[in-house]
Amino acid sequence: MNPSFSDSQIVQVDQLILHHYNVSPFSEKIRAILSFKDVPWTAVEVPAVMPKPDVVALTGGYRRTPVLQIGAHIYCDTALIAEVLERLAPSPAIFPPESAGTARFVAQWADSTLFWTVVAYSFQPEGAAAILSGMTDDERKVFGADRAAFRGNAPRIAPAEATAALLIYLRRFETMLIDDRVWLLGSSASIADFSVYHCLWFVRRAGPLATIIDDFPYVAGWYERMRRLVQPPHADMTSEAALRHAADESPQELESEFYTDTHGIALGTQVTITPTDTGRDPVAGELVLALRDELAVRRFDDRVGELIVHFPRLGFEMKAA
Ligand SMILES: N[C@@H](CCC(=O)N[C@@H](CS)C(=O)NCC(=O)O)C(=O)O
Repeated sequence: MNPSFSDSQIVQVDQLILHHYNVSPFSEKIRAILSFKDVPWTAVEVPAVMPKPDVVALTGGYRRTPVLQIGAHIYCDTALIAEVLERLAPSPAIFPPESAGTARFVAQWADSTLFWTVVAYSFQPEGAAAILSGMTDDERKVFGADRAAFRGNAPRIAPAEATAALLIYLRRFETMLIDDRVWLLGSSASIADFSVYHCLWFVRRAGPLATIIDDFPYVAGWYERMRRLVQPPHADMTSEAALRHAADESPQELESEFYTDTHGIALGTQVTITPTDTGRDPVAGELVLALRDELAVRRFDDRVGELIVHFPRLGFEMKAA
């Protein structure tokens, strides 16, 4: 078990609050994992564009979607959220011992390279028209400006290159799923399935461009099985109620025994933690956890009080404030 959760810190799974929105692919990744693990969760619907005052009250600045709230602990980034869900509900596993290393590598690739490929592919005009079809012209402008500010260091891929790359990747998945293999990495589900699934879920929303998947029958079959897994939340909550819930809870004490220092920054130091790719808003706080693969800061919000905000190491940079 990851040392950041000692026995006394294991929370009840019915206390999981996911701050998400319906059309968010990374949220779909976590909804699928929660459904696969049959873990009850409560949904808070958040805005898809800034401003997001209630999200930022919890995170201290991190604006990306989704975030997981457990009491006064806030978990940013789906790579970390997936690990947290595995600690809380280990069975069925998404990091099975026989493929956990490969699965983490494939998931990291899918959440970055594959994701930016499908965004470039799906946002060609006919796909964008379908994806943005529920928006007014003004909402589209706001969305466009928001995502231009959000994109940070995300790669720019021309549509022709994105289409070529997606065809190559789909062919690779097809060979991995040949003969209706149930999961991408063999006989067990893994995080690789969920990270690839949410990217193809985005392609499926791209109107006429969605049919690119249909030329790959094993991928299409696997995708349908993944899609049918996903269940709605067990309850809904307003963001105000989620903030009150965080205010009513005190953060758990954290384990300092497994402290891993690669920065020359001691626990107790004021730091900022910032995504290195998109949505590059720093979160400031006191460093209270530095594990091999996870960092956390303690911060105080006027409305909520004390919070601990957790991040994965990969994809984030920490600096002394
Ligand atoms: N690496 C992040 C990426 C999250 C991400 O980019 N989410 C998109 C939505 S699917 C986002 O935050 N878009 C802007 C927003 O919602 O404010 C993760 O795994 O959680």
